[in-house]
Amino acid sequence: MHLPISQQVGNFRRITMNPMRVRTLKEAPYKKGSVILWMSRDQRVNDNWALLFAQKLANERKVPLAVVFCLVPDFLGAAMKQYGFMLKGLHEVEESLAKNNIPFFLLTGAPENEIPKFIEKNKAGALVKDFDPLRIKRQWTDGVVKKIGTLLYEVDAHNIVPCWAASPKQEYGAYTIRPKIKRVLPEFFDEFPKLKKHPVLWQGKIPKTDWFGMLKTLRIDTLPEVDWIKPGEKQALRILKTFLDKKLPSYALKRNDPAADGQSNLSPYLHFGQIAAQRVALEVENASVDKASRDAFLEELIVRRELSDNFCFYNTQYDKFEGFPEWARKTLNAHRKDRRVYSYTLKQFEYAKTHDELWNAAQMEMVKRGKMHGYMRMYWAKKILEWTESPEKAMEIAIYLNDRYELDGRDPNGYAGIAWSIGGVHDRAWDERPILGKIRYMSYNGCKSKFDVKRYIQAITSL
Ligand code: FAD
Ligand code: FO1
Repeated sequence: MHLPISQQVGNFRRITMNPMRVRTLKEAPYKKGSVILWMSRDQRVNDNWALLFAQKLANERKVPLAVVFCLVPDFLGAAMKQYGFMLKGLHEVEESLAKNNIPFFLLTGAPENEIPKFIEKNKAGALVKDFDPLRIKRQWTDGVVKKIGTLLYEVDAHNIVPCWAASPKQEYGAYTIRPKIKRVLPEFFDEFPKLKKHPVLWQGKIPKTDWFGMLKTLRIDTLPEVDWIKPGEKQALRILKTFLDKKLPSYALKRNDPAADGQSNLSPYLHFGQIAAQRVALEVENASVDKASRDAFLEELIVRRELSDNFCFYNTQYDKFEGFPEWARKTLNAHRKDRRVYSYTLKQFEYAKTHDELWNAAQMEMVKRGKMHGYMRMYWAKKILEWTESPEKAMEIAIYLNDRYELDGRDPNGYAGIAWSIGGVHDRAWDERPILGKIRYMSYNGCKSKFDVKRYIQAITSL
C-alpha cells in the first residue's frame, strides 16, 4: 500500500518518503471520497511529509485533497502573542495551498467534534493527520478515532527519524538515543519531493476564511505579539539562510553565550511547523562550514529535539514530578524539608521580582521577546526549584511561565527541558547539596565565569 512517493537513487539523496513514517490509526473498508489532511503540528506547505502522503493517497484514488485546521479556543495557556504568530503562518499556508488546487478549511471548536463533522459532511474517503506526542493532542486523536468511520493515517512529519522508529521505549538520555538515531538516520534523511498542483478539483463550496471573525472564538489573553521575529514559511527560510551564512560557522563557540546572538532563532518556526527540521538539517549538512559547528548544531536539532519527543511519547507524566527518574524523586524527596533561603510566589517570579538580577533579566527576556536564550533557560528553571516550596510547585510555575510567554512553549522540548532542569530527566546524579539534592546545580558565579553577565543584563534592560 505505502510505496515510496518516488525514488531517485544515484549520487543524490533519495527523493522519497520512507513508509515507516506512517501509522494506521484506524482501519476501515475502502470508501470513495476526498482525502483530508488534518493539519496541526506541521503548519506548512513545503517539505511536509503528511501533506505529501495525503496527496499520494488522493492521487492513487483519483480524488480531491483538502487541508483542515481546527482552531481551538484556548491551547495550554497560549495568548495572542502565540496565536497571532500561528494564524499569520496559517494564512500563508492557505494562499500557497490555493496555488496547488488544494482548499484550506479553518474549523473552530473542539477537534474531536469538528473533524468528524467535517469528514461526515464532506463524505471524505480517508483522513491523514500529523503526529504529536503531547497528551492533549492524543486526546483529540482518540476522540476523532472513536467518531469517524473512515481510514485514519498518522504521519510523523516533525521528526527526521519518526518517533516510533527512533526507539520503542523511553530513553535514558542523549547517550542512549544518539546511536539509535544515527543507525537509522540514512533511511529517513531523504530530500523532499515537491508538492504538485492537485489534479482533481474539490467539488463543494470553498468558503473564504474569515481571519478576523474567528478571533472572536478565542478565549485567550491579549498579551501582544512581538515584532522582532516575523511568522510564516517564507520568513522561516530567510532566518535559516541568515543562520547558515552568519551564525553557523561560530555556533559551537557562541551558542552557550547569552550575551552573543549565536543561536538560530528557529525554535518558534520549528514549534509551529512553519519549517521542517529535516529541511534545516539538509541545508546544514550541505553548508561549507567546519564539521565541529555542523555537528554541534545537528546534535541539538536532531538528537536533543527527538529525545524530547521520545520523552513525551513514552512518559505520560512528562510534566509531573512522577515523570522524573527514580533517583531524582528519591533525592528530591529527601530534601523536601530543607530550609529555602529564598521563597517566591508565582507573581514574584512572573514580574521578575527576585533578588537575582540575572534571573530577573532572563524572565524579562522571555516576557518581552518571547524567547529566552537557551543557556539561561537552564539557570532560570533550576532557580525556580531552589526558590519554591516543593519540586511539584517548581514544575507548575516553570511550565506555566514557559507556556504563557515563550513563542516556542507548549512543546515537547519545553516539557523535557524543564524536567531536565528540575527533575534530572536525561541527566545523571551530581554532588549532593541542600534543596536540589543530587540534581545538577547552576550558580550566578558559574554564569559569571562563562559569559559577560553584565552585558546580557544590560541588553535585556534596554529592550
Ligand atoms: P538553537 O541553538 O539554534 O537550536 C536549534 C534547534 O535545536 C532548536 O530550535 C531546537 O529545536 C533544538 N534544540 C536546541 N537546544 C535544544 C534542547 N536543549 N532540547 C531540545 N531541542 C533543542 N525549546 C523549545 O523549542 N520550546 C520550549 O518551550 C523550550 N523550553 C525549554 C525550557 C528549559 C528549562 C530548557 C532547559 C530548554 C528549553 N528548550 C525549549 C530547549 C532550547 O533551549 C531551545 O530549543 C532553544 O533555546 C531554542 O532557540 P534556537 O532555536 O535559537 O536554538
Ligand atoms: N494546534 C491546533 O491544532 N489547533 C490550535 O488551535 C492550536 C493552537 C496553538 C496555540 C499555541 C501553540 O503554541 C500551539 C498551538 N497548536 C494548535 C499546536 C501546535 O501546533 C503544536 O502541535 C504543539 O503545541 C506542540 O507539539
